Amino acid sequence: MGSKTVRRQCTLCEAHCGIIVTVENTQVTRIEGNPDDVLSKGYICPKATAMGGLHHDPDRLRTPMRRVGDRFEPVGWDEALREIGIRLRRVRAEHGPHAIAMYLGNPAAHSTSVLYALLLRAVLRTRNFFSASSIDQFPQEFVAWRMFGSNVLMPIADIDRTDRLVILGANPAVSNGSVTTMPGARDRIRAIRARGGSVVVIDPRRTETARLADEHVAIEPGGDPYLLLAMLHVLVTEQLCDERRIRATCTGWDELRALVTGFTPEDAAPLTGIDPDTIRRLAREHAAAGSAVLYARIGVCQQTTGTLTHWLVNTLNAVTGNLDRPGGQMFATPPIDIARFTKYLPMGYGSWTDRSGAHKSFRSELPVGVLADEILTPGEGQIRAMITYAGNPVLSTPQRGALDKALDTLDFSVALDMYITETSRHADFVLPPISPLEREELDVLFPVFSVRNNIRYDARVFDPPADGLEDWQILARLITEMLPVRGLAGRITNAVFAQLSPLRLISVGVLTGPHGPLRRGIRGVTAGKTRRSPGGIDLGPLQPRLRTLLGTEDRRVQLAPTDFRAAAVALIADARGGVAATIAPDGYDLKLIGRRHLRSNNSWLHNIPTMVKGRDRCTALMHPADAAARGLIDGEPVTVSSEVGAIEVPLEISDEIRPGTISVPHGYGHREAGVGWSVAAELPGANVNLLHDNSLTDPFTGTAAVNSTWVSVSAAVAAAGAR
Ligand SMILES: Nc1nc2c(c(=O)[nH]1)N[C@H]1C(S)=C(S)[C@@H](COP(=O)(O)OP(=O)(O)OC[C@H]3O[C@@H](n4cnc5c(=O)[nH]c(N)nc54)[C@H](O)[C@@H]3O)O[C@H]1N2
Ligand SMILES: Nc1nc2c(c(=O)[nH]1)N[C@H]1C(S)=C(S)[C@@H](COP(=O)(O)OP(=O)(O)OC[C@H]3O[C@@H](n4cnc5c(=O)[nH]c(N)nc54)[C@H](O)[C@@H]3O)O[C@H]1N2
Ligand code: SF4
Ligand SMILES: [Mo]
Repeated sequence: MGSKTVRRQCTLCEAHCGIIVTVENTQVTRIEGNPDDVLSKGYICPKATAMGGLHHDPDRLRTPMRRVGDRFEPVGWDEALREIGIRLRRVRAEHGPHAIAMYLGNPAAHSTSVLYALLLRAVLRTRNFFSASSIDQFPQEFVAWRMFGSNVLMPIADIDRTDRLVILGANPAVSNGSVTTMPGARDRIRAIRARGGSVVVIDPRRTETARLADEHVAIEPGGDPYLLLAMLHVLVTEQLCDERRIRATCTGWDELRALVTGFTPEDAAPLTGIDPDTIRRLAREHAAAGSAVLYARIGVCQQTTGTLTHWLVNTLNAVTGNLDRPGGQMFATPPIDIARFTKYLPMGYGSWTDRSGAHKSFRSELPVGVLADEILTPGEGQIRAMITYAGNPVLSTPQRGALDKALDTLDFSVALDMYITETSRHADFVLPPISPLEREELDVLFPVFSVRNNIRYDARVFDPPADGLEDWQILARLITEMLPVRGLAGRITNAVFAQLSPLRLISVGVLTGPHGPLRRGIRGVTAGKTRRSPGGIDLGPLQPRLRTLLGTEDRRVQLAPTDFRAAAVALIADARGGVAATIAPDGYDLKLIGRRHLRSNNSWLHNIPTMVKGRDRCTALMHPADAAARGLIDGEPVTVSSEVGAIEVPLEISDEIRPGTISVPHGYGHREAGVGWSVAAELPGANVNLLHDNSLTDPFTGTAAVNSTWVSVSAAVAAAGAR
């Protein structure tokens, strides 16, 4: 068979690093960074080799599986899809369209198959659509929509050109950047300092990123909005704002000033754990830098103040003149200008609510925190069937473990997944797509959020098996089943879909896009040219262009939307009244936050032996003073309890975490479920989401506020011997 090398990308996270895959006799023998990749320039993280591990994993499903009792057995595609169609149509006929729910997980965004998932959702016409976005970037999308007029206009931190990078609630040295795609983040951050700039990390933990920075500010979890309000106070009262630019481009300047004049660094200090002098200095340095960007990500999304904080982040960048200019917050010119279209799409905000009435729809979906309740609560509109696509919500969403039980009560469910997971094990059918190395893609989503404009093609390393289907092909078949086309009409519909691969659709989009030949003539970029460029095509640095993209009514940046201001006023009043997210309730004295590891990716790389070797990573990280106060010993099991649940994990004592805070990573707890991935099922660790429920959310978007939960920690007495 011989050997070959194929250049493509690793599609495990947003960075989509260029890789060179060496194959010998059908075995992946090596995965290395592609130095010619226009964005990642040869960088890869340790997870890249998991692309090979995944492909060869004996536990990865190669055929559809049908549940028989509590076992699964293989079934043919046609038979599976026919039966799924019958069962789903029955649910819809008996209980209406909302009785079928759909959940989209994170890897869905890493494949252009997602286009077909959105089409399926349109065909289902269900209100019960959920995704990982509501435990992730929803606050950022919401703020983008309100400030700039499109949810896609989430600004990118132009870190390759900035003079000052301030990071709030993100750890790009591990994550490689999210909603600012920056493969090789470590080197990019080091480069800022090498060219004379400065880097500050504001995080309750001295993270891998903080170790690269000039300064680490150990904020109290949840202290961020207070910090930002106080920084804005300094900027406004010391007249450090770029007034000319603000007046030319923004609405709400007077209202913003009125909001922050009364809230001082002295007010913020006890709520943030940061002294007033540091707050003043952070504000002054942001204004003084040639260019500066405050970059915030998931650590502050997963807070009850997620939307407020991201609003204040964008506002602080805007008033210091750092919005839409090199080195500040910018917007890409991607191969398909998605933001140009999305500003015309209705966001469906509040078009409906969950049945409790507590959560509004946003982007035409409901927050995943209510999913279990919507399945379990009887009555009109109850969910009876589920389609999960590339997600593992039983582990990844906070519902007190209720979802695990709820899924068993469904009339019918189907999962598109390549593994039997904590979630898919509840399904009647599990439909596996081919392996990522068997796919061919042209990603047009992450260039919308990349630090440099680019387009890259993903080549197949292996030919897909004859009976293998891609996700989009499975989704297309499901769509046909849900359309009123049976028999010949159904076969014709399937034949039409078969010709409409996402790659074809995207190729047309690229032709007509801002870099395509229709605009750029002969030098324009096409899918074909991209395919022939094994490191992708560099489309230049980010350009100032917000003016052309704004979708707000007055075509200006909204600095101070009324409801955001009202929420800030209430937050300040609460803090003055002694009610703040940073003040512990009775019985709980530690704030729980999350953590990501370089070799782990949410819940699903734990079946690849090279990713889980070494020491136990699902630990509770605690400051030595907190451990001493509780008489706890490093490495010993501890019970972490919240108001809604308790888990047991080993203690890891380190002064890298702020006193009063503990950190436990998510995505573990496979052993509790006894699932179909044999390596993961042996892995120690617990599901941290058992400690959270849907009572703590960002009120604007319903995003799960998993970094707002208070816990207590004690030695695990009874179970200590059992481990
Ligand atoms: N406590 C806490 N919880 C969190 C977070 C946190 O920080 N703290 N982070 C949240 C975040 S940011 C996210 S994005 C979510 C992730 O939450 P989810 O998206 O629900 O879960 P994942 O763990 O990413 O699981 C992805 C599943 O998709 C399958 N899969 C992988 N690739 C493919 C593919 O190409 N096709 C198909 N059909 N299936 C595929 C995998 O086998 C796996 O079962 O977790 C969230 N949960
Ligand atoms: N290796 C690896 N890379 C990944 C992933 C992975 O699981 N593993 N997941 C991918 C996904 S789905 C996503 S969404 C991205 C996320 O990318 P990042 O946003 O970079 O994610 P985290 O590493 O979770 O960083 C969040 C940081 O917020 C801090 N934090 C927690 N609470 C607060 C707070 O109240 N205030 C402040 N200021 N900071 C706080 C935490 O200590 C943590 O350092 O990463 C992606 N990349
Ligand atoms: S950072 Fe790692 S996991 Fe993410 S795309 Fe690059 S190599 Fe893959
Ligand atoms: Mo995520």
